[in-house]
Amino acid sequence: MNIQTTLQEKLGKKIAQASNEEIYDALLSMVQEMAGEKERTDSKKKLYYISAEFLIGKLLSNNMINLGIFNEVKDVLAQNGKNIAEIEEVEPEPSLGNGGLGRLAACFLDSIATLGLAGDGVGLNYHLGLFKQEFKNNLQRETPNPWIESKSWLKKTDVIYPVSFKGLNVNARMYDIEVTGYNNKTNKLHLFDIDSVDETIVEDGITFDKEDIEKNLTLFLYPDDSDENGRLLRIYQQYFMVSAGAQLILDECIAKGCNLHDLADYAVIQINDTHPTMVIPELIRLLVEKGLDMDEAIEVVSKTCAYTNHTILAEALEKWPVYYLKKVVPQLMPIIEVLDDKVRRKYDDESVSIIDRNDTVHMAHIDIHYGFSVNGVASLHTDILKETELNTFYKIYPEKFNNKTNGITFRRWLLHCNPALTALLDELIGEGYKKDAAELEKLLAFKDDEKVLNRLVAIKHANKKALCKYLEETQGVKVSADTIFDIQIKRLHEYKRQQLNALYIIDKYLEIKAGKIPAAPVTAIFGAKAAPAYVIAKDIIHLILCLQEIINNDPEVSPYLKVVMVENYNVTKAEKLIPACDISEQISLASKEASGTGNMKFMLNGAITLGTEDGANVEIHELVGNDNIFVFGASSDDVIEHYVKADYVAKDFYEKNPSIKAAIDFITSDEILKVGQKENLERLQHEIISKDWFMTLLDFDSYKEKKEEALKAYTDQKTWAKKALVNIARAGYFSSDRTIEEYNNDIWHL
Ligand code: DL6
Repeated sequence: MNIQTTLQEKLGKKIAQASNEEIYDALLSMVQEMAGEKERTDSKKKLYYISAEFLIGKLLSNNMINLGIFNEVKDVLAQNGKNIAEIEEVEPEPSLGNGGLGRLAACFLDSIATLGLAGDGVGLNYHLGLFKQEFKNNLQRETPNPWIESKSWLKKTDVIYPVSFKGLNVNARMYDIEVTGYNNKTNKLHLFDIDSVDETIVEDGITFDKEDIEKNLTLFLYPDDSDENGRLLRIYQQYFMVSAGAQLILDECIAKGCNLHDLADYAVIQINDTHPTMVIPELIRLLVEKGLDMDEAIEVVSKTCAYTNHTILAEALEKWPVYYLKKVVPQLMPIIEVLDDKVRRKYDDESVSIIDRNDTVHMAHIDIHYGFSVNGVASLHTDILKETELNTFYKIYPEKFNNKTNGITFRRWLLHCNPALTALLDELIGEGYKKDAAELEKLLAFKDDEKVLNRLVAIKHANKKALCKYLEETQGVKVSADTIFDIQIKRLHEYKRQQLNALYIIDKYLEIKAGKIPAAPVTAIFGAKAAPAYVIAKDIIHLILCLQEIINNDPEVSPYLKVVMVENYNVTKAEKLIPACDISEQISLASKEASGTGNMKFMLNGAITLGTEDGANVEIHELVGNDNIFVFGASSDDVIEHYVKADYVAKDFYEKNPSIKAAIDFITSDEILKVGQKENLERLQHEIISKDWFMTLLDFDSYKEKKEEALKAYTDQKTWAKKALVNIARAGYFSSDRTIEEYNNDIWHL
């Protein structure tokens, strides 16, 4: 196919005379056609990856890379005076996810297709996404994040399934997004939607009538669940997704010759966290409706479903009151009662029951009892599940538990986001690493090659300059590429401890004010959305924004320290931030971060991790060795012991450590109150002193010490570049192609 001719035909004019918007539309249509013509994966058994989130990011360039036409399109555009980067800007980012779990699902779809495995995603088509984050008066404000345009990657299908709630029957319509594998076949992401959804019911930020299900069902991902109607809406959404998904799965399997007794030979369902758990009772219900007896239906479904756990935070393991389920999906309750009864008859242990004494249904317990596999997402996380959090279940079903350390797709997180580094790798080690990521190790041969190290430094510097330009253009913030870029980008949560980083910044600010000038200037960059109802998380954002205003405008301090909070952090922004990072902040309280995947993206792009021994940081540490990572903080064993003994008292640290006291006192100082809200800052300060559930103060000293060590190490650019090289070379293990191969070998058997 001649790209130039095809594009011109679609445009009806010369490329040079077309607008970026017209070119984007033409490329979208061309790529969609090409993807549609590609061979579909095909095998008797198919994977269905069901997930409330698919944080897929923009698709144009990624699809062009996977179809092998990116460079050609880029060249054709350049020959006509057009810049591919400007055309990428036209594409809206689909707002279908929140954080790690959703981005992981997107990386997995890419790798499943790349490996030529038959596996489709099943989710929901949220019209207004999670929310768009805006900053006003140093506070987060939420507004809708619409992303569906008249021309988009979504293909409306005629596939419609009825879904029944108590007193309400609706139809689920399927929309498809083509998932292109890298130089391979294609799969699909199926997103269900309701035709009657009405975006106009949203007013004043993201407020809407939570009871008008026909109009609100697919408006937002994770609607505010701080009241009962919000929680009920989440159940409506979850059931809508799994009921339509289950009907699709059965239809496809029957079409391939499945007699339902042998469903597990045709389908495997990966349940991504507990949001899709109701697929288990729903499938059982449908199979019974189709003639299987209950016991057999339960057995068939148990052989078909596998569960991935993404968190040990108790509050994130969903539990629904029986009364809620009866209000929304009463048809599932008799089945859930049977499932609970079977468990109770077998195990004399209340803690593993499905319906507890308070009439609450534990969704994860359904997954564990009635799925054939339970996996954690990093080695430490799986160990903690086995030994602590899910220990009683592990004792019952040791054979079900397995680890699948997360991974990331290198197509997006290297080839697309860091073309200069990709070109250098191609030149030095050939292109084999693009299909077999383990080949990145070949780079180690250049560890002492000064020219290569200099080129790495130059690439990083150019990426930093590009980020500076972007930040100035989009947020009006001026920062210098000649400072250390220290970056923490992830959901805002107390366990991830953005507040620890903020306290360090205050400490540094006070030191500079007192005349202690740092060895190298630092730019501390954050990006994070806080859940709309998570008050303390929003207070932490407020603190960071206040620090940004005070520090960046202080002529005494700003030459040495600057703070940037990137607004509306999303995949597109991550693609610009990650290649520009020097220090990757992975500072969660040990034992709390299941894995992290940002840590892997940074490593692949040559940033050095400053982190606790948590999640996949532990595996990064093992891969790069002590010299190429900065590790600090209490170990997960220590932390777990503190929780067991309940002996951590934040106030003691506040009272006994003058640096900690000064930093915390600063949160409500006159200086900060000039730009901040007293109520928010006092609440945050009180929370840290009196509670600090995630032990920020416990790790403050060791964090400060390690960070200083890292900043000092940066000043020796050659040694630093060597560290970066080792990180890149050892990152191959974190390719999601490796992760998916393991899922397939151990769980799916496609
Ligand atoms: O497994 C993907 C990702 C992990 O890397 C993160 O460590 C983990 O926090 C995240 N979990 C979630 C959902 N739950 N919570 N909280 O996004 O999953």
